[in-house]
Amino acid sequence: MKILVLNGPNLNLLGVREPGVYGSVTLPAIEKQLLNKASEWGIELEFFQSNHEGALLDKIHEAYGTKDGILINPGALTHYSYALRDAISSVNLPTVEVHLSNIHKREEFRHHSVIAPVAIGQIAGFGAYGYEMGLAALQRHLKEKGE
Ligand code: CA2
Repeated sequence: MKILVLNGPNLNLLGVREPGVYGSVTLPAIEKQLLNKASEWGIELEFFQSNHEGALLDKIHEAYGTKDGILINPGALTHYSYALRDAISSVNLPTVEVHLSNIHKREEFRHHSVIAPVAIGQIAGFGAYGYEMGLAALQRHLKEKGE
């Protein structure tokens, strides 16, 4: 089972700036933790973070035919990127949307996700653990589908 783990704009700053909102854990630390779980579960991961919408779209396109699913924290693109939504929809790979914070109890503009309708589900508010939850959910979904 091969999963693409994507992180969108500004997530490279995790643990480096404003630890008050997103905590002190860095993105490499989250990825390392997830890699440990994935090897325990026999899952192969590829990580990619970008601050550029187009780079994320290219990575999603590449996943077509090479990956079994996508785990994505789209950052602020969550709230307005129809291009990202269309890319996910076009590759037709099961996708789980993850957010560190509970976007539903934050500013109004964060309550809406344009990605949610093309994802199998959304996890928000559990910090770095959300990535592990998302990977577990994706694995179960793929196994149930017999992939
Ligand atoms: O809660 C999440 O995971 C978010 O996807 C994080 C995004 C935000 O725009 C979404 O509404 C919710 C922002 C990531 C920015 O991360 C920073 C980390 C350190 C310093 C500044 C920003």
